[in-house]
Amino acid sequence: MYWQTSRYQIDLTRPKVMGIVNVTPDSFSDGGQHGSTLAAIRHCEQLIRDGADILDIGGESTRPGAPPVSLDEELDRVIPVLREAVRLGVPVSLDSYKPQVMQAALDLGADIINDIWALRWHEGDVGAPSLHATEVVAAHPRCGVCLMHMHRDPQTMQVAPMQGDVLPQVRDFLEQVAEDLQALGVEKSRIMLDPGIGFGKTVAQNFALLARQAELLQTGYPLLAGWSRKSSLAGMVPRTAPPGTALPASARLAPSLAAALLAAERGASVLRVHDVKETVQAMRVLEAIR
Ligand code: 7PJ
Repeated sequence: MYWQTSRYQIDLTRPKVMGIVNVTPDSFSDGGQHGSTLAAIRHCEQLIRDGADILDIGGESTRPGAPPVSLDEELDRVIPVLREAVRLGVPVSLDSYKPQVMQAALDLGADIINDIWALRWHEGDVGAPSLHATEVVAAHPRCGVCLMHMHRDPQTMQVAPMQGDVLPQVRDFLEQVAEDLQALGVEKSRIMLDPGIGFGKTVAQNFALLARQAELLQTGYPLLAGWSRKSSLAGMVPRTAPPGTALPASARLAPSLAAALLAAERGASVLRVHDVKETVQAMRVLEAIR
């Protein structure tokens, strides 16, 4: 199986490592956007040296409760980085839900649209309908797209998590959005699905999505797994630790690697991670037994 993207047909025989690049304001310099652009490009180059197969570039934090970023601010953050990243020789993904940012990214040659909203986000209902994300993707001849399941929205998803058995709900949702996109002319080979670990699910529900990942693979689409540093891994501490002990995000490497390896062993095709070097090493263990 391969993933069709703008410039690359990504071979999914072996799991691919997608390195996360967050373009966020540079707190160390007041020189405006320039400092964070350069830092992000340096980070892209480092991730490629570390063995990243794909770069995923985003300008807005979608952590639970994070404040939204304006369209202009997001464009200022990601476009200069994407322009350089597409010259680095690996497929480049944009992590955004805004159609205008997607269009700008595809115009400068980005390979993949990775959308936590699965192309369903739209600004209010006031005024003329704006650009729709599905149309942006469908109008492109072959960009890749990753459709993620999210319950509610980033501001409210943890207030009222999902109810009942999440597996059929997540699977049916993803199957439906994938079918709707194909009805607009998007080839199946362009589509990747993602259960959206942490997006409006409880810890137990997130682990059910890993334990029963096979049920998601029954859809016939490849899967992306995003476990890196997610809060569901915060409780992976010694049994002797005081109750309530939680690992901060920076201390979640070991459980992130374990989750990535389990996801890959259970059939995930792409692993979206912060720690590329270590994840690549962990994947070598999987290769060694295949
Ligand atoms: C995900 C994502 C994920 C996909 C983020 C974080 C929050 N895109 N973007 N899947 N998470 N496809 O990295 O902790 O799980 S932002």
